[in-house]
Amino acid sequence: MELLDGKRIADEIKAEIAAEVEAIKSKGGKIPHLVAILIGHNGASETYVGHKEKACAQVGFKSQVLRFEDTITEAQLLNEIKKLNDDPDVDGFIVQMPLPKHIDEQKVIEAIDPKKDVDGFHPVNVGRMNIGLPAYVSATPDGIVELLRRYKIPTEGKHCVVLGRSNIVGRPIANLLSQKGYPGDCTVTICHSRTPNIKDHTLQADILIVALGKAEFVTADMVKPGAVVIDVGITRVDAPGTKSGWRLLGDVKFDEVAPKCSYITPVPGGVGPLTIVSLLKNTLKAAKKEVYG
Ligand code: L34
Repeated sequence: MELLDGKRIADEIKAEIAAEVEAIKSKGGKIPHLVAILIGHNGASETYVGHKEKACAQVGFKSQVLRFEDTITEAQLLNEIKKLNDDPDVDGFIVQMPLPKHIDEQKVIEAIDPKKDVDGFHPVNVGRMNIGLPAYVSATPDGIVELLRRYKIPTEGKHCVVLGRSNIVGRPIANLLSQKGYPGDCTVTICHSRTPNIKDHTLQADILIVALGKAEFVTADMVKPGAVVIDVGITRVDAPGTKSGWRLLGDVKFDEVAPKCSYITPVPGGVGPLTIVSLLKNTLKAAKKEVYG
């Protein structure tokens, strides 16, 4: 069993991006500029946006976090988005999810100019990605693809089973891995909360991608020996006696599943760090106008 060390790969890619930023700087080009909108005080969102801000600094990007209380109205938020769409200095921006209940997430996503939608959540980017056109690919699926690529994990003809059908992970990763080329050419099955006998499917998986948000859902009896297991889950559970008072669990029962795998991602330190790096990659593409010219 080998660990898919997301942290190590993320550091490698950040060094590559930093070198490119240096080259842009020395030619007097435009330094990539990312803005994140963070609403309210959700602990996980604070952590993730904090990681994004730090990663921007590490690679030499300009970045900014715009914070609002969760009393912000939908109209006010849409107005902030309009300002960012119109600001020529901002190459890309994101609105960290989840949003307060009184705000319509889909409306917010569709208000973002697809050219600045470095999360790749806008239907224009989702649609372009789906048919293999240049697009901003959402960060978590892109991170998974990058991890498979950097570890040179064979994908052609493999059966990939995806647990979860979310717009930001399950659906796009299923699409990407079924596309032509490497990493791709998989036969893909999507399972979800209404799939009977999930284990019948997971036992067929050469590559098992779990993005359900259900802590320790996948147990050893559900995994084929030698499988590649990618754990996207990240749930905070109470852990009395630790400094923070909580710890992180993936969607896979790591201790019992890991010995059966050829490769497995840890949580934390697996997919999470690559999610951050994929956002940096998209922001660099935005600054270079690589996707939309
Ligand atoms: N708009 N909302 C928008 N874009 C995104 O791409 C996200 N996502 C998801 C939640 N909402 C979003 C993220 O940023 C999940 N996500 C994310 C980002 C970073 C990490 C995990 C999820 C991450 O850094 N994970 C670390 C540990 C984090 C911790 O200590 O809590 C890891 O090693 O897995």
